[in-house]
Amino acid sequence: MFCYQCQETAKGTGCTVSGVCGKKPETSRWMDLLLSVTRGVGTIYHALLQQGQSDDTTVDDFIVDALFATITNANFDDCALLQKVDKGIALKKQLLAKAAELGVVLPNYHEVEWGGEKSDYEAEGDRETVLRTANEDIRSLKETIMLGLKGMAAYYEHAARLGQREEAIAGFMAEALAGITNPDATADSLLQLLLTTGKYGVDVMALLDKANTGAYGKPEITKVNIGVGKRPGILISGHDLHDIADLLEQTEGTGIDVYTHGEMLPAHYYPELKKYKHLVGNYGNAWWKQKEEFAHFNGPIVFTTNCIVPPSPKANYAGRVFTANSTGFPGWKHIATRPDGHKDFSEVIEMARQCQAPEEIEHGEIVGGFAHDQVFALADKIVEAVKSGAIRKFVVMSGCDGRMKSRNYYADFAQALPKDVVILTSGCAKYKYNKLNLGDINGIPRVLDAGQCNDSYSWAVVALKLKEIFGAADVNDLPIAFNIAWYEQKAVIVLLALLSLGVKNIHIGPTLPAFVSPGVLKVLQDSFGLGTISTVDEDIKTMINA
Ligand code: FSO
Ligand code: SF4
Repeated sequence: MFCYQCQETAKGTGCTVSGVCGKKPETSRWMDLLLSVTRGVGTIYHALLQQGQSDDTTVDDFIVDALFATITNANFDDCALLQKVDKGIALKKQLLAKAAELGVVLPNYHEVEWGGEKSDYEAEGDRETVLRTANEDIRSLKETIMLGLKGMAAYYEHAARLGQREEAIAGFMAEALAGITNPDATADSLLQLLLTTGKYGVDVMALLDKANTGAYGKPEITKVNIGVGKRPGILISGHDLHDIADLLEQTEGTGIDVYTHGEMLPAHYYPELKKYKHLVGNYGNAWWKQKEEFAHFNGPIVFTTNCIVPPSPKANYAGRVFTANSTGFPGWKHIATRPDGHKDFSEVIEMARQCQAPEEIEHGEIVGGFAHDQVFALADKIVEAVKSGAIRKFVVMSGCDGRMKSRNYYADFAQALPKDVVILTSGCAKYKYNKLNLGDINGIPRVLDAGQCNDSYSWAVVALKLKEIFGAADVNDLPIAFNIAWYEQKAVIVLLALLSLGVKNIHIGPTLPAFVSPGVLKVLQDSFGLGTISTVDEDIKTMINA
């Protein structure tokens, strides 16, 4: 196996024996096979779209699901992955037949021509690793685009489930897959494609924002309980608001409470979700703490998206976990999506009835819900605080949390910030500092949480609004620094989106991605001033006090 897609990759270069995340070589092979089939499907589909064929949501959904399932910590279930491969091959055959019927000439790439014989699955998976591209810079560009597409697919899937689709985004995913399948693609063309991926990254986050706010209202400032109640509970994790909405509706009046975990915390900020009294609170912290936290929850746990940590063999919660959508884990029950787009959580609810109430692991409240509209509602106050000098700077610390000790840097950085600096956050990175009681500036909390990782979009919208208010010529002239923590591939699309909006001098950490080659890094440094972190003191000097 060879996988270097996340920040925790072995030795900072690549997992070759087994994944640090728990991914086994066999699973990695089936993911490589699935991605190869997806590149083939994407290439043929793109050729058909170019010839004027209309968008086909079955193909879009396959591409999106396949890409999402290969995101770090999303799916560890080989059977589920192989079923997706079978589905992709059947779809590819249909698309090939259509192309032949219409006389569409297809490129002679390996992924287009491979026959899809089951007896060749193993060999094809082994051939189609990341290392199939010999040139390091070309490989780096292709993989960075691929990882950005995975993040884009995840956000697209949530939006589509809420009825928001955009042909241009789905079409771009096919175009980009065709671009990275081309064995003769040049560095220049791939660099261009990389930047375009960022542009569609902005679009997909805007689409998801529209979908989430359209369905559940605009996020509001909300205090979220981090303690527990006395009734049995269901813990729901991941990013899919449509799923938590289904769960809340189906648990209403049953005597069972619902708690969020990790990236589901922002569900509490939406009026149409927070209206449910039995949405009791947020239990625990970011994804990587789940093993110890789930052990105390007592009730069933539902994963709606990535961020599964394989449980220890003796985990007391192993029989109580359910997966949904693109996620999977061997032995855990998968909840299917019904044809009407909803899920039936009755089995989960039945299990919860037999369980004890959760054990309290924390007590108190945290505050969030500062997405763009809520920030605009406070605009006068914020602008006044900036003009008076009460707020000297903002630092966007959106992104991910993770297991590495080096990530304590982010808690230390937050704590060491001068008191006139406000943190703008989103994603699970916030768990490093959202319980530190960093205080407020004239009533404006010093940690403003916009929501999930995709809500990083909010900070781009806010930056553009501040640019307008302050009459700045460039977004980079604003008193905003970017110190982003990354872990998996949704953070890649967020980063590409920020670059496409012209944001410069972004610091990413705790380490630079292994998939960015020295050659590509140089281009990103020269064009965008992209850099990483050093020590807290040094970074406060350069990012805040400079
Ligand atoms: Fe992932 Fe990062 Fe959104 Fe976290 S991008 S790791 S669970 O911030 O949240 O999906
Ligand atoms: Fe390694 Fe990360 Fe890939 Fe898992 S996702 S195999 S930890 S690089």
